[in-house]
Amino acid sequence: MRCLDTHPAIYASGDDDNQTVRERPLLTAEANAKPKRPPLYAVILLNDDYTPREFVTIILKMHFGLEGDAAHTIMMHAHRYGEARVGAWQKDIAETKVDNAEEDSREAGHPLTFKCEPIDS
Ligand code: TYC
Repeated sequence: MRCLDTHPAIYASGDDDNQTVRERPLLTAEANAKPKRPPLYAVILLNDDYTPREFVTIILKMHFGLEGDAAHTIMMHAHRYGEARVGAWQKDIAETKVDNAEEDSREAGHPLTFKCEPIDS
């Protein structure tokens, strides 16, 4: 990759004949712009009447990196209030985690379900 300060496209010559030393940076708005972070998506755990609590807690630990009491607390929040936010990741990462967690749940015979939604920022 070429560095900005050595790329010929970002310099204009000191006068019109194009033969003189290049000295004046000519940065475009694009080159000046701060690199944007990719948008984040929240993973939301949905309650159901069938999946055992302990199984939900294990899935949260295995697939979403939750440790200690966090998985149990989030599971209980979904159990009581219908849903709970698990965490936030880039879109493809969030979707892969949800796919893997739901696949494990189906294989175990449970209907555990998540949804992903963009985070406003
Ligand atoms: N409500 C389930 C039960 O009583 C447990 C549960 C909690 C299921 C959270 C899903 O997201 C969930 N067995």
